[in-house]
Amino acid sequence: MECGIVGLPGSGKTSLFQALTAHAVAVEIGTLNPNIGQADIPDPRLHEIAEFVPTKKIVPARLEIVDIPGISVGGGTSHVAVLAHIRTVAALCHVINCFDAGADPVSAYRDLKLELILSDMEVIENSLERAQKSAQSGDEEAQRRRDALQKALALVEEERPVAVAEWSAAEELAMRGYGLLSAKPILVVANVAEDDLYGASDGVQALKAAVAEDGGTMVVLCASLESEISELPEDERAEMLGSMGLREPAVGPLARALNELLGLATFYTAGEKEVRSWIIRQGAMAPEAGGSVHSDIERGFIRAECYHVDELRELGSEKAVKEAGKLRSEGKQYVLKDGDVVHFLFNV
Ligand SMILES: Nc1nc2c(ncn2[C@@H]2O[C@H](COP(=O)(O)OP(=O)(O)OP(=O)(O)O)[C@@H](O)[C@H]2O)c(=O)[nH]1
Ligand SMILES: [Mg+2]
Repeated sequence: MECGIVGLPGSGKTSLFQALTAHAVAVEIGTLNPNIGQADIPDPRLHEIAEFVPTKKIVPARLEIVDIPGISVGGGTSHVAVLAHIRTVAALCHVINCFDAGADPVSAYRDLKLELILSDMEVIENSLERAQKSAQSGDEEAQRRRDALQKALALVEEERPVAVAEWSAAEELAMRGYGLLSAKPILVVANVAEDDLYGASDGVQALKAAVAEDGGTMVVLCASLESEISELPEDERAEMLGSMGLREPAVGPLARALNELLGLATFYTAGEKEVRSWIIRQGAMAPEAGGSVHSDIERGFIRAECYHVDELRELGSEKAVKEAGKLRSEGKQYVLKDGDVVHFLFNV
């Protein structure tokens, strides 16, 4: 899963990036290059499974993160190159400065939202002409593109995000190549001050209301604090979090909010070698899920032996799960459930 970080200049994007990637990447500051890194997605169930299935290592699923330079208001074409770095990501995190006393989070939220819409307008206008020309010569695919672009143009001209309309699968396919930013799911990140960790201030509350009005989702975190915590040795992190009154690093709630926003689910593979989590789309069937582990599994899929992590917790071992008749043998049509532990049987 890939996520792009956007926000006005100085809103804390790079701080969040460093927190999420635990400073594993040397960031570039003051260039137009994106910072690209990966964050382990923390998952308490992963550790639970490892308690019952002895293993050499625990491997969490990862979130790919792209941090781009700030987008200033009214930047016009200079934005296009910067934003191009995130046209292919699945979702956006919109970071908003709520830590400065003088900041106006609601305006910042609306201003950047509008910048994304305007940048889409430019892409749409540039592409529409070409699609119209090809459509006239009878190219059906181009006709679909033209119709979808016209529908999107009508929205952005009213300063509404592309995502607010209903889009059929065919329309989505026709639009995919354009990577329109306002069509992507957006998670709003209220970047709060260290003395407002729960976002009780008026500014954050007003932002929360504005986001809710749009039907959006918001998480509250302090990027600079999270960044400091992520630099600590692992055994000191919990203590630091506890002393701040935090239960877990912000990457947990952030990743869960993204999963929900994107309609994703988690399944697990568990064995001597490793216990590992995998992210798939909700509704994915067993072969597709297997394909995320290895393409051979999808190609040569035979069966998936599954049980649920809740059953493992209840019964205490894979052997007990089996003896209780809870080990299911599922075929190609099986839709994986969030929390399934799966052994794939395949033959290529
Ligand atoms: N007090 C406080 N300062 C923060 C917080 N997050 C970021 N900052 C400060 O804000 C400044 C900008 O942070 P960055 O993370 O570089 O912001 P950015 O959005 O990446 O900035 P650009 O890439 O230049 O647009 C730095 O001096 C940070 O220390 C925060 O949560 N609290
Ligand atoms: Mg930055």
